[in-house]
Amino acid sequence: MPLSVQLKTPVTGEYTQPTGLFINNEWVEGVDKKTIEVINPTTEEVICHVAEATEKDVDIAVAAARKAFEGPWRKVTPQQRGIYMNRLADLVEKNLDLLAAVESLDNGKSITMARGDVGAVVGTLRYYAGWADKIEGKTIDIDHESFHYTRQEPLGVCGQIIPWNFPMLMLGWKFGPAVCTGNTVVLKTAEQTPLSALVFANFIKEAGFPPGVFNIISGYGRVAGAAISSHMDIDKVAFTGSTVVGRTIMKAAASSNLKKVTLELGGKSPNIVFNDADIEQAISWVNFGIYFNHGQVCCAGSRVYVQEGIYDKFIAAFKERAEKNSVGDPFHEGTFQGPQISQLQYDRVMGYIEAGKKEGATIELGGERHGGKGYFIQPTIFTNVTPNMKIMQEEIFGPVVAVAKFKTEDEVIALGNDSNYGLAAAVHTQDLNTAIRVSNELRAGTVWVNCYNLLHHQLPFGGYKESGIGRELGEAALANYTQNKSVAIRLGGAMF
Ligand code: TXE
Repeated sequence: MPLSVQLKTPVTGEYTQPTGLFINNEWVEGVDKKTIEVINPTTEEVICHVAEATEKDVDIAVAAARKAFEGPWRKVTPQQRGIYMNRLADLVEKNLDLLAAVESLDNGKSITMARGDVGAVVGTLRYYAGWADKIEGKTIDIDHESFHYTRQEPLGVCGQIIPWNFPMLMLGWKFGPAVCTGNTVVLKTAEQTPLSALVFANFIKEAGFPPGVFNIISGYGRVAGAAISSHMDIDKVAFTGSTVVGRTIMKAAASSNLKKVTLELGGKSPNIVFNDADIEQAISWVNFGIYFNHGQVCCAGSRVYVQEGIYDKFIAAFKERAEKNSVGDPFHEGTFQGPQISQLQYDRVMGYIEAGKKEGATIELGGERHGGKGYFIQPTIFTNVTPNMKIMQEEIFGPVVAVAKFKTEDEVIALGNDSNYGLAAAVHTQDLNTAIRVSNELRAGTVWVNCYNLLHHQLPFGGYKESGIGRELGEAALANYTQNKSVAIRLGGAMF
């Protein structure tokens, strides 16, 4: 198979799309010469084929990462690691339009949002570049006959498995903390969206990283993903994806070499609007909370609770607002909502809409396919929902929101926490006391007040309950990629 193809996007014109596996800073075919068909979700047409990694390729990539970890990468100073990462950030920034266009082509997200994602990758890389020479241990004073200190050392070879909803952003979130702390990596992209990461791979080499430090492979979850999570020579696996696969990964880690595991999984996040909220603002944030990225967001505000005093007014205005969301071609600058990622996800989301109707909820808006081509779904609002309905309990991962009425603060805290998930939540109110009280009671890793979906690389992100283990971003993520070593030195003299 060719290791690159010429593709076109409306933004960049023709560009060279790498299609091989990026191992040891080189482009290679898969050992079994298998390929993955990459589909454009906007047109349902084939974009190209990329090499598929199987277990044998994972072995080769892990061997490369191990060699780099024990060889050249170990000798690189922390400051130099930061220099490489800053150079990479510069290259990503310089090529922001290209990377964003490839993302829109492959994932279907609007070009404006894709630019935002790539910009956030630049910020994340720079932030963690700054951490590279600030990973410090302690001296611990115990007695006069000894000297003790700790070191924060890298874990070794890390496996990283990312999803298709934010291909570039997830790559950035995973790259930053792993590499600045001195680890080496084998990262598998989602089979639906391999393209932007392969363009990014060229910049890793150009930034000067030694071969084997960061390897990127395309592959299926059950093949390459399973090979990573059960590999005997991978020290840690970091995963973002569904809760069901998260469990499989933990089991594989436990029954192989007990590699460390961090998981960022699903959500069913409550978005709570009190009577005293600024209603116009709250509607904008509720709309953004659920329809951003076509609802394919782990922290999407998919359960909306509105206090009874403003409920009717809220529903009428929210419908009006959501109806205006522009759904269509991701390459049109004004588009807000593109297609779902695949036929499978389209079917899953439509299945939830059917389930909602069957269980007796009312469709206030949408509920149908948008257009005739591409995996588009209309922005959909359900009301008359009860807590035990499927659409109130399960992650839909599409542009579908369920809105319920509540009376009191205690009631809405209980409703908000009535989920196995605990990734995010939001509170809209003008009363600071309500905001803080409710935020403290909600069992979620992030709580937004009078806003939604605001993420920043300086702020830790991750889940309570079945939404995950560990934190990404911020200083907190460094702990997932380092281990503590205690060194005890006896200062001479007789034993005891
Ligand atoms: O996810 P998978 P899917 C949720 C969302 C969505 C549902 C299904 O609710 O509707 O998951 O999506 C790899 N061993 N989220 O099926 O399968 C896979 O190749 C190792 C939430 O696409 O979890 C891909 O790289 N890896 C989420 C990654 O896991 C395996 C984002 C995610 O795919 C594997 C995506 C296996 N056995 C979906 N099976 C979020 N938290 O943001 C699959 N993979």
